[in-house]
Parts: sequence; structure tokens; C-alpha cells
Amino acid sequence: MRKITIVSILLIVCLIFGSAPVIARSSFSDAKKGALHVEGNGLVDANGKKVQLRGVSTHGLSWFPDYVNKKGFKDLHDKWGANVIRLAMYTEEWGGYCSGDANNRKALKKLVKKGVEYATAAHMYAVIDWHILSDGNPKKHRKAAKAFFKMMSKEFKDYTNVIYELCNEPNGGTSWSTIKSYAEDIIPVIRKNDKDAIIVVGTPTWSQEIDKALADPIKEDNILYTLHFYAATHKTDMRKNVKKVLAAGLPVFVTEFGISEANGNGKTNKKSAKKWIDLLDKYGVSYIAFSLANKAESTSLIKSSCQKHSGLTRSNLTSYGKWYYDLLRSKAGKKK
Ligand code: IDC
Repeated sequence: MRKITIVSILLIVCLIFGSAPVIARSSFSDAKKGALHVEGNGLVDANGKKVQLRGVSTHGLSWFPDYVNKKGFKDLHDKWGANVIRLAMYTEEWGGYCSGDANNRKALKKLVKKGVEYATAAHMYAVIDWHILSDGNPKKHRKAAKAFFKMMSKEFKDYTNVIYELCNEPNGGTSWSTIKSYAEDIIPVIRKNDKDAIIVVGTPTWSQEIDKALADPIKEDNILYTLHFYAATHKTDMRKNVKKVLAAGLPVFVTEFGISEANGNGKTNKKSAKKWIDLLDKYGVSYIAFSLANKAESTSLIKSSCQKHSGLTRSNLTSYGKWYYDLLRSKAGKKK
């Protein structure tokens, strides 16, 4: 009798709270059940139903490691209504995966793995981001990238909630053909461990030129192309181009955006941001805001005066943070 009562309570709890996460509950024995795949402009679940991921990106893992914690990630899911977290691992900046020493690499690997586990426990998807930036050409650290993705895809081969982002923002004149050949080198390494993993590929000019990918796509399934924008800098002209590409059906993932200027500072522009979000929503494109940090810069979601790494309240957030918190909550069907 007691058992039945407990089971019924659990069932009711599941019915009430079970609708938000699209991810398979973290029993990985049946992980493949929940796998997403790419169709049209974005992602669909095992039943072909559109899935839009919405969430936040960490800042550089080396610089803000404390935000990677179990409670904080659970908050993002339960309170904010996020269903994805991006783990931004810089490669060449100070403390980067390729610029730091072996101990640093070890610590970063550990942190990425922890991040995936915490995301999984919170029923969120996790994007593992090889965050190239000052190393504008992904081929610069191709070998290290290959070894990294080989290791990570082996580790998470049975997880359905891990997404691989091959190169944050190629820049410095790196062409699409160079990026494409880098991607074609890395994709098989991941696919060897996880044959239908979702993989996101960066595009030229800080991941703004998705039209280049449309003109010459990678001939593989389950590939999305990266689009990044910062709403105070990137406005109508860029949106026009993006709209054309989306209308043509390219699978796109906004793995990072901000509403400040492109340098992460300056004024924010919520009007332009709304236009971007409306466009992405129209095509069901997934998006992730940068960043979950309290750094004194406009693209921080958290106030610099706030020292907490979990249990954040709305009042701990910057104006940008509040705007995004409200947006995520409303999209997730949560009350104001
Ligand atoms: C910025 C951070 C800043 C850090 C810098 C390192 O906001 O604190 O010092 O990186 O170079 C991007 C990049 C992202 C940038 C962000 C803002 O993907 O790494 O973060 N941005 O400049 N693309 C457009 C903007």
C-alpha cells in the first residue's frame, strides 16, 4: 500500500514537471531513445517533433570555473527554464586549452566532464565548445582539437544530450573552405564513437557568414552551422541575410549571442535583440546567451556585485540578465 502511494506521488510529480525537459532522463542504458537529429532549420526529437534549445553559455571555463556546479545548473533548468548549457573552453587565450600547460588541460577536461554531468543531472543538453577566438583559423590547433573531440566523444558516446561545437568563431579571413576541411577532419573522429552525434560547425567572420555554408554545405547528417550575433552591433542588414539563409532551409544553431556590442561591452539594444529572437523563434532556431558570469562587462548576465555561483535571484542579474531570464521563463511556459 505504502509502495503504491509513493509510486502514485512520483507519477503525479512526473506528470507535473515532466513536460519541460526533452532529454532522456539520465539513465544512460536507454540513452539513444532521446537522441535529437537535424531536420530543416534545426533539431527534432525521436518522434520528429521540433525541439528548440534555449539556454546560457558559461564564460571561459578557466576564468569562471565556479559557475560549473550542480545546484547552479539545476537552477538554470528549473528556475530559468533553460534546456541547454554551453561549456565555453577557450583554446588560445590565457589559460586556454592549447596555450596553458598539461595541468591546465587536465583541469579543463575535468571541468568539461563535470559540466556535462551536471547538465545531464539537470536534464539539460550540453554543448562542448572548442572556443577558438584569437586563434582565428581552426586548423592552427587541429591536432589538439582532434584528440580532444576523440576523448570527449568516447567519454560521452552513450549520452544523448551532448552536442559538439567544433570551432567557436573562425576569423582573420579564414575561409569557409578551410573551416569545412577542418570540420571534415574532426567529424569522423566524433562519429566513430557516436555515429549520429549532433555537431555544430563555425562559419567565417566570427560565425556570421552562414550563407557560405549554405552555398557549400558539408555532406553529412546531423550538422548545424553556427550563427553568432551581438544585437547592438548586428542589426537589420545582417538579419536580412540570415533570414534568406534560414528561408532556404539551412540548419543553424546560435550557440552564442549577446545584446551588447560585438566586443561584449557598450550599450545593450533590447529592441534589436527582440527582432533577432523573433526571427530565430519563427524558424525554430536554438539559441544560447553569453555569458553566465559576473564580469564587469555588458554581456554578463550576472551583476558584478553578486558573488554567488548558484541560487541566483532575478535581482542578482544585470538588466540584460533580467531580460533573458524573463524571456527564457516565458518561452518555457513559466509564470512571471
Ligand atoms: C569575450 C569576453 C571577455 C574576454 C574575451 C577574451 O566577453 O570577457 O576577455 O572574450 O578574448 C565573442 C566571443 C567571446 C567574446 C564575446 C565578447 O565568442 O569569446 O567574449 N564575443 O567579445 N564573439 C563576439 C563577441
